[in-house]
Amino acid sequence: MKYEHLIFSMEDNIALITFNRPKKLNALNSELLDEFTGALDQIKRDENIRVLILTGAGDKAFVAGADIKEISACNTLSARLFAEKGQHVIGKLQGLSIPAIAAVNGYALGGGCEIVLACDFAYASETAMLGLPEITLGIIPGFGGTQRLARLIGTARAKEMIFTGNMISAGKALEYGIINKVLAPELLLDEVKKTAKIIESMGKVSLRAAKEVINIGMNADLDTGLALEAGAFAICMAGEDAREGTSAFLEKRKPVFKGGFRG
Ligand code: DAK
Repeated sequence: MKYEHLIFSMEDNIALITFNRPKKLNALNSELLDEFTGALDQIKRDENIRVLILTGAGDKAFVAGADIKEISACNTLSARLFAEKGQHVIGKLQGLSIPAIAAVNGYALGGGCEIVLACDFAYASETAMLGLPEITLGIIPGFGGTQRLARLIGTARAKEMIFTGNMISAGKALEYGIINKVLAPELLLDEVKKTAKIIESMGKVSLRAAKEVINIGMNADLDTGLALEAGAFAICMAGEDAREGTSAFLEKRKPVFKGGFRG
């Protein structure tokens, strides 16, 4: 697939998607959402890709939200199509079996903030501002923001952000637990890549198992989550990576994970 509104690149087994409409602060229009869907499908099909990083082009924005010009021109039908497209792509992002990390290099607003929330975790630059300003446009977050933000930071903080539409700084987002680290802008992507490289070196089976168990378990009761964990642990033990990891420890060497199953 050819991409116009995003840049898709690969480094080792790490995929990097850069939202690329810097003049519009990388706002999400329909074409960009289509391309994002295509890129996520491409990632899903490629077993060699171990980690996904998302970032924005330019130095001002990660993604400043859905394209307000496009939203304002929507009739009932096109609004529905736009909403379906957005929900579909966010569902695909959240459903990826590999880890997805957001490198939040500036404004992450509305749909942009919701992309961050659908990633597994995020680092941000000191200049980043995050928020769900939809209320100021007479709408509400529609890509899962009301649900994911409230689950992540608690209802009172989420309601304050969503009811006022106010943006918060990277420092505040760190305090709230929306992002894991704040970095100088020039260090952000390298630091995310460093973390991605560590993750990339881990066992494919155990990584997928850990992500799946955490994601499903967070929407289930503790007993169900623990049962899932036990089952996934057993599946990991049936894989070659478990033998390699434990042997490497005992032999005092670095493990080399290949991700196969024992015959
Ligand atoms: N859409 C379209 N264009 C945008 C944009 C956006 N979200 N954000 C910025 N731009 C454009 C500006 O119009 C401007 O274009 P030109 O005038 O140069 O042609 C250019 O990017 C540079 O922006 P500014 O000149 O405004 O730059 P400043 O530094 O002065 O301000 C800002 C930066 C981020 C504070 C400001 O641009 C801003 O407030 N932007 C809008 C942020 C926002 O409200 N975002 C939320 C969008 S609503 C749904 C699902 C999801 C959604 C809705 C429904 N369903 C499932 C139903 C999602 C909704 C949203 O995300």
